[in-house]
Amino acid sequence: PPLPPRDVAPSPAEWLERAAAELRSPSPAAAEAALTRHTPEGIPIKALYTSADVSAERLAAEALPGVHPYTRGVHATMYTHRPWTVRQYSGFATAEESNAAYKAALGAGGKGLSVAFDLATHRGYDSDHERVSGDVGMAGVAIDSVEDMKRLFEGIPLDEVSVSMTMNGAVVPVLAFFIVAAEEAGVPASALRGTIQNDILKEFNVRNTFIYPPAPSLRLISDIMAYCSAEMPRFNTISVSGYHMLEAGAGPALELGLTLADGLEYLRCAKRAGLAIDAVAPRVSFFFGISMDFYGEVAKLRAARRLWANLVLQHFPEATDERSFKLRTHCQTSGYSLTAAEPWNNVVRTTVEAMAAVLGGTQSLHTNALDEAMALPTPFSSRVARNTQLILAEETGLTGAVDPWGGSYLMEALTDAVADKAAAVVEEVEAAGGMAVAVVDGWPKARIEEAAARKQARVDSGADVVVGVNKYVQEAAPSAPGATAEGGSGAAADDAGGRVSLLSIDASAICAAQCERLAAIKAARDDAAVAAALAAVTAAAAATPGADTGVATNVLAAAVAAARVRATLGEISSAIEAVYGRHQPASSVVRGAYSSAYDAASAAAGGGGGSDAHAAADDAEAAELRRVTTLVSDFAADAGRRPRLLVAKLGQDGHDRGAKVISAGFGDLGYDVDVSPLFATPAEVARAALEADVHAVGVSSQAAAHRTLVPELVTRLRSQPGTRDVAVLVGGVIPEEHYEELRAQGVDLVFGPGTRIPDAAEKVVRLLRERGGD
Ligand code: 2CP
Repeated sequence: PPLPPRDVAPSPAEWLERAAAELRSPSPAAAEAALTRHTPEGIPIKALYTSADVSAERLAAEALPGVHPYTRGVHATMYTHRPWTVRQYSGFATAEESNAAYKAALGAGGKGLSVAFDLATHRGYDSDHERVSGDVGMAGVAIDSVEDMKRLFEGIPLDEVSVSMTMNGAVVPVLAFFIVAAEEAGVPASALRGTIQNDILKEFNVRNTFIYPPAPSLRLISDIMAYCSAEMPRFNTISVSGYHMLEAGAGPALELGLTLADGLEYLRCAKRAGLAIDAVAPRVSFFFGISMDFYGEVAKLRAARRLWANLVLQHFPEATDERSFKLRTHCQTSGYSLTAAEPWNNVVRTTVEAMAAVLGGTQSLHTNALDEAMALPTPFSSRVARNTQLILAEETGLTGAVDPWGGSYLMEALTDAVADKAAAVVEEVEAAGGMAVAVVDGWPKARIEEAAARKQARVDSGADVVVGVNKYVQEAAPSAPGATAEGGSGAAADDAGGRVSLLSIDASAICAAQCERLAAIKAARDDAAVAAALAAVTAAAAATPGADTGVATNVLAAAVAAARVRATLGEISSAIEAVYGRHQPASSVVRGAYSSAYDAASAAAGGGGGSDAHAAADDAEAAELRRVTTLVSDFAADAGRRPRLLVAKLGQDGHDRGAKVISAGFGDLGYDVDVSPLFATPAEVARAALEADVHAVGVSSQAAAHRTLVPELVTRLRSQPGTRDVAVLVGGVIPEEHYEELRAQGVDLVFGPGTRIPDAAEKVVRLLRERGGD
């Protein structure tokens, strides 16, 4: 039928009038306000976008993929020619186990490898070092020497399969071992394909697996860029990573802005060392996290490409190679968005996030496993995660068109909004002297921590919904779908409890085996050759850096020579540390962000014309907060001082979002909070508890070392006069099946993932009152 005749095209104002009528709003303006939500970063998301929201000029200028500024994709054909790389990050305890898992993954649809190292390796310690007893083989594979690296890739063609290695602190020995392992398998460095993360700047803002201070760490990066651009032209020398910032609490625009600012700093660092931008920039790659903010994440990847192309153009006018301007990226779905409650729901969350990454045009993708909020993935959960990508790539038709969101009014407007916000962050960092200066000042870190505290408050207050955690909470566990294990230690669904079986790792057995190997390597090598090679590493670290790739001045070249004679990871790291020292960060606590965000979230929910049920829930939350603060102040009145809590991280686990959020939240609820330095041993934490005269020690554990290090801490506290009665609390990534074991070992309270801060704060103060704290 013909369209009804109209004299003029409908206008957005007309729509708003209709919307106001549908909402029974007093005015179009009121309807517009009610229909516009704001992301936590303040980006407005309207209910309707039209052509009035987009710039026709920009749309025309950026109409094509494969053309500067690559907003619509770095290749003209994108996935229609070649889908993204299915690249699952994994590493299991020993090199042999990891090797078997890699081969299985490649046989089951994986297209590239991505190695997870254990924390001892990250921090430059051999497995027999006294500080790493709880960390060896726990969060990834333990690599002490080139022999371990050879076992890791045994039978895998390194000239065909691209290998990504997440390594930042001990980047020099790990890359040296990789080069020598390939060389001894007959693959020259020039044929190696892959990526090394090598992004040290973000380690100072989040994640914390640095070894040396910022300035010498950057020098190592320029040495790696010099070596790789000369010897390994197919290898990506850096993966500038926003992922960890998103995971630590940053919103997408802050993540993007800080990451691009890191990228600029690396290019400047290469230029200072005398390298040509076109020799380096084509092998700079990126890595972003993908959260549940679906539209925002697609927009972020589009904005990332536009911004990077234009930033390179602006800051490095000498660049002429097209590849220097292309932002190629890996993406990983968000671990933070996963819940321990009803883990099946995580498959859905991961699928939605993976779709955002794909629709945003990622080059490579990791999809998280459903059990990752509780433990490392099992063969079963890894298979589900990998299949999620394969289904998207091969069953859905998603790969059939380039940038399908291009031209959408919403997506184009949002791309502009995210780009503007992120560009403002880049400008702020640049105005402050660049990221090398900003990390020393510490303001990016503080901003991320504040965002994390605010996010926690929004979840605790119910303003941000997490199904199964703060809404639609399961009363009793339903029966689980019948899942079967793929391997011996695979996850099987427990039909009765609706739980998944988790991977269990025997830390002491792995550590003992790894130490035995290390001793055998040391016994068989030429000690004089090792000593000379290590002295050369130290000399190179002390030499003036430059574009030269000789062993006298290039630390990586010297480390390759040391790896050949079987110097270990710990030895090479120490040889560099002899010149640069080891970096120990200051600890700090954010004040006020949690309580103000909690109040704001409650007020917004209560004042937004919500239902009676909403208002009642809101009152209950406000009452709960009052109850906790009253309990805390009553305790203070009785004891003569506020309840004092030492928040501690043990071992080499630097993931401190949980510790920071707990510190901020408990502090805002009236506790007196101390934070122990990162990377502490149980003995050091026990000493700090004594010195600070605390009522409780709260250990935040994210990297699976709680079963080794927490019992040791309890023993030390109980045997030390002055700390015998100190309450011990443990929180973080703790599987429920470990709770009883921890309690039996003397832990007073265990808080799993999804714990609300007011709940935890109330339980702790009640426990301290029962104990009659003084
Ligand atoms: C691809 N190619 C194409 C097309 N698509 N050529 C023509 N037309 C197309 N449509 C070509 C590319 O140019 C490239 O060629 C080759 O195919 C491979 O594609 P790619 O896009 O380069 O894919 P890739 O080899 O998988 O590399 C992707 C990245 C790389 C992003 C550039 O840096 C990477 O794989 N990063 C992964 C990082 C990672 O795994 N991180 C793990 C973080 P050439 O080879 O000739 O160039 S673990 C996280 C944890 C949480 C942690 O950090 O703690």
